[in-house]
Amino acid sequence: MGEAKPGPRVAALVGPYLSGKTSLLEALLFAAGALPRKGTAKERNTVGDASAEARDRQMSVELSLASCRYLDEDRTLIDCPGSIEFAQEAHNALLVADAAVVVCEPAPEKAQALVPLLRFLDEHEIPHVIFVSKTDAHAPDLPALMEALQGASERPLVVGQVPLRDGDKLTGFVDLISERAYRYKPGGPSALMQLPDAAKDDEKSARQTLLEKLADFDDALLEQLLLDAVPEPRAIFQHYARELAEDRIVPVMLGSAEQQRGIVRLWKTLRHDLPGVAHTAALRGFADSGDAVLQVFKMMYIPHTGKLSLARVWSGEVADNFAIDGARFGGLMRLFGAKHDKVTRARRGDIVALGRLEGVKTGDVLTKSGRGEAGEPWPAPLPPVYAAAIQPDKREDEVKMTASLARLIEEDPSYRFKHSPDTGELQLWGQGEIHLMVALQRLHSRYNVSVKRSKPQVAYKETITKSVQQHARHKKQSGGHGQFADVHLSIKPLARGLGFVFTESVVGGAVPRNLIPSVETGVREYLARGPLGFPVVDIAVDLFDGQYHAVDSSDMAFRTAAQLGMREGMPKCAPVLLEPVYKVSIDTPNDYTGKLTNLVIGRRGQILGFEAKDGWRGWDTLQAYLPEAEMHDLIVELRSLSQGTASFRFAFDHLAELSGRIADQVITHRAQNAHAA
Ligand SMILES: Nc1nc2c(ncn2[C@@H]2O[C@H](COP(=O)(O)OP(=O)(O)O)[C@@H](O)[C@H]2O)c(=O)[nH]1
Ligand SMILES: [Mg+2]
Repeated sequence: MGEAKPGPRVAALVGPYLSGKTSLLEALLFAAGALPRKGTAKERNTVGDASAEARDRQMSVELSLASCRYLDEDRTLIDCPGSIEFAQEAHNALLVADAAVVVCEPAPEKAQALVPLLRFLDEHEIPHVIFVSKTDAHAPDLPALMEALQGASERPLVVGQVPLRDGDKLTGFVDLISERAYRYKPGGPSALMQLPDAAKDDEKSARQTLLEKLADFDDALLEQLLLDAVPEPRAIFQHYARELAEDRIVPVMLGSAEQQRGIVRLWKTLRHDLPGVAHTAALRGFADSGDAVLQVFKMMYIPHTGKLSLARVWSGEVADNFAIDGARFGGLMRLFGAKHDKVTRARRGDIVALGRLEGVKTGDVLTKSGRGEAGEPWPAPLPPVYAAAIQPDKREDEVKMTASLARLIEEDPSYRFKHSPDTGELQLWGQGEIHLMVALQRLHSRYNVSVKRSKPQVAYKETITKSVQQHARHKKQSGGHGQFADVHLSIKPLARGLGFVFTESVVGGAVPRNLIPSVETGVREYLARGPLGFPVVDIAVDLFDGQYHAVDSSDMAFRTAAQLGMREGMPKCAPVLLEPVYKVSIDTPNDYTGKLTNLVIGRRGQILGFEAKDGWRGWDTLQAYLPEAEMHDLIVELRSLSQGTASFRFAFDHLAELSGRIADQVITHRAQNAHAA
């Protein structure tokens, strides 16, 4: 942008799993001279997939940074995992990036999967280009691909290059702004060539389309086009860069990481057409005050090195003796895959790792006077959608497990660790099966904590459907002091959601005032486990009569009598099982709405309706009630029926009576477990 030096810049490589991001990072680094030779996914030696977890799965599971120089500019490229289960990593990286390169494959049917990512980019106004990789293996059908991609993008797409072909192979491309033609050369930069006559017509019409799209945003350009004047390439470049920086257009580029095609062109776009830190800092709400302002976007715990906080410098300069509110940290580092090199300072625009900085979380803004929040609010982490109940193999490891999980959550805030008060379980929540597996694997490999996992229990409750009056007496004569208490309880069902109500209507001091609270305590204690084995809700208990003994009655005796009354009375009240029902909203490309509706119905769901998802072209939101018992692996099924695209949100809605065979199974299972325990 402009003539002034833009300073260090950051680009994030994002896109679906296996689209070729990690390979593209290798290609870009190789072209920049930052790597002597390229690694490959197969050989497990890429810069991007340096972690053990990534190499094991041949899949990126966390973001990975490579700081380098391209020509005379400092750059940090961030390779983001593509799996939807690790989307938090991509989001964090994107929020500090100047631009994103959305990597996708040439097959048009894969375009729908880009929608959530493209919506995120637009929502945060992040300038981006789409890089269609692997064109060495599959020459794209450009019109079909563009139509599919445009279907996924709210912003108008523009093609900046037309491909040159020989039969069904791509041999090069024509750059539409400069009108220069290039021939691909195996494994290296493309060579300038004469524009072939056969390609001239295509080139003319594609160029006109590009100019018309740019003219949508600029009246002067529109006027020129109407007068058939030919704009200067320099002027076109300026329009192009401006619309791109404002996230008003999205260029689509073709290439191949493996064959090094389109890589120099992509570097040029990153260099000339995409904005730098001044633009991005202003967009994120940070003025250039001259004082150091950094924003933390990722935490890492690295063996032997300890905690690193990755931050972008939005303003000023940071030296390694920088102190935050008087507290020094453990040095500055620059990352390149698994390598980290000490540096003495970082400039505005740089990404640096700060050593051993306690008490910071993702999104925090650091200045010399302290840490806190500034700029645009950092979005809340992705809500988790999948859980496992976990328990350390060794009981004494529970504290260690909790502390280690806290670190994993610092690194990836889309995990959640919860204690379920209803079932007493410890639950680890995350974004899917692989996400949880990676956490458990790290617990083991880094912190030496092994855990058993199981399917989380459903928080069933029970209530009653009939009223009863119950008399109970607790009497014991053992040596000196005896125990005596006598209560008459009226037990009644309440409407759903009213919980528990205790009243007393004792007349004539049949039970002394000061002992009545013990009756309530006894009843409440009983409610923890009703006749079916579950916590009891939605009932009213009234103490309406009783007897006491001046010497032998006590709090303890009345508590016991109340429990006895409940234990004897409740089974006569026709108890029923209650199951938690959630309201779920499922977002899906509308191709799958029918299939997912059937899935929900098959899971005892009640469809409330569906509508077009606001601002998401071609997507629906399906609303339904779904029992908790059917939700455990809902996300797994949703993704498998929708090519990984659908997702859901949920909130507890109500408890519903459950009867019949399913209820019988739940009750039997509960009774068996109670015996085993
Ligand atoms: N033919 C071809 N294969 C590629 C290209 N880029 C990546 N691949 C292959 O696609 C697979 C996924 O690549 P990777 O870079 O790990 O994808 P990521 O999940 O997006 O990081 C690997 O098997 C790569 O070898 C390319 O430009 N051409
Ligand atoms: Mg990858």
